[in-house]
Amino acid sequence: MISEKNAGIMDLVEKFQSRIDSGEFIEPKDEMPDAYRQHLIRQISQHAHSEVIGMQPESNWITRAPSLRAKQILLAKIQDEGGHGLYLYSAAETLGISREEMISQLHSGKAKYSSIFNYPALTWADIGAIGWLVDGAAIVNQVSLQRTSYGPYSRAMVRICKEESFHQRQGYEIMAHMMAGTKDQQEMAQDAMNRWWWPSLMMFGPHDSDSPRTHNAMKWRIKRESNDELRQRFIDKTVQQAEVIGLKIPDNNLKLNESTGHYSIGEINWAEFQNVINGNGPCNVQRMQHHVKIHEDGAWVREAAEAYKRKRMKEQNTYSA
Ligand code: FAQ
Repeated sequence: MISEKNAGIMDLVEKFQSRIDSGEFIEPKDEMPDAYRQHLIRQISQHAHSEVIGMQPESNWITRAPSLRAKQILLAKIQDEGGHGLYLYSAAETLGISREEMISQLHSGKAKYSSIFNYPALTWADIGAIGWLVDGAAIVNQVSLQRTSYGPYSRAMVRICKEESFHQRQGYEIMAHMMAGTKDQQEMAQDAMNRWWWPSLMMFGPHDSDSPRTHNAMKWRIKRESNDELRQRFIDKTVQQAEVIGLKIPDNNLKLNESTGHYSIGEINWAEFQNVINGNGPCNVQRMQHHVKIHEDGAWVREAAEAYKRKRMKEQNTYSA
C-alpha cells in the first residue's frame, strides 16, 4: 500500500513533469524534485568551473599576442569567460548551493570541468583554434541550452551565446589570417587544428549510448538535444569552415554522406577522454594548482568584501531603527 506521504510526493512529481512537458520554465522558488535540483547544480556548477578554468590556456598568451589589436581582443574575450562563470555560479546559487561549496567541490575533485581545458596552448595558432573550435563547440551546445527548462540557466545562456559567437569569429579570423600567410604560419595553423580537433569533439561528452545522465536530462528538458546530435551539428558546420580557409580535418575517415548531408568521422579516442576527465590529462594538475593558488591569494578580497557588506547592513539597520 502507498502511504499518504508517498502519494503526495508522486503527485508533486507528476505535476512537475506535466509543467516540463508543457514547456514551462521552472523558477527558483517553484517546487521541484530533489533529483532535478541536484542534476542542475552538478551541470551548472561544472559549466561555471569550465568557463573559469578555460581562462587559463588563453591567458598564457596575453603577454605574447602578436599585436596591440590582438592583445585587446584576447583580453576582452578572457574577461568575458570570467563573466560567464559568474552568471553561471549565480544561476547555481539560486538552487541552494553556495559559491564556497562549489569551489570546494572543484578543489576536492568532486566537481568536474570540461576536458578540453586540460590541453596546453602551445603557439599563437592555438588561440585561433580555441576561439574557433572550442568556443564553436561551446556555442552549439549553449544555443541548445537557451531552451533548457530552468529559467535562470536559460537566461544566462542567452547572454552567454551572444558573447560566444564573437569569440568564435575572433578565433576563425586568426586561423584565416594564418592560412593566408607564410608557409610557416600555415603549418602552425594546421598543427593547432590537428591537436584541437579531436579534444573539441570530446567536449560534447560520451556517445548517447554511454551517457548515463542523458535520460533524465532529456526527460526534464535540461538538455534539449543529445551529445551525439550536438556533436554532429558541430562537425557539419566546422568541416565546411575549415575547407573555406584551406585547413585539413585530421581524420582520414571523414566522409560526407550524400543522402543524409552529414559527415561521418573516425572513432573518437574514448580512452584518452576518460583519462583526461579522471585527472590525468596533460595539464590537469597545473590547472588545479593555479586555481587553488589564485583562490587562496584572493582570500583577503573576499574577506574585505564581506566586512564591507556587514558594515553597510549595520548602517542600514541603524538608519531604519
Ligand atoms: N569534460 O552522461 P554524460 C566553454 C562527464 S564552456 C568533462 O553525457 P551530461 C566556454 C559528465 O559530467 C564548456 N566531463 O553527462 C569557453 C558526467 O560525469 P558526472 C563547458 C565530461 O552532463 C570557451 C560523465 O562525463 N560546457 O567551453 C565531459 O549529461 C573557451 C557522463 O557524461 C558545458 O559544461 C567533458 N567534455 O553531458 C570558456 C555545457 N563530457 O558529472 C573558455 C553544459 C561528459 O556524472 C574558453 N554541460 N563529462 O560525474 C553539458 O551540456 C553537459 O554536462 C555535457 C555532458 C554535454 C558536458
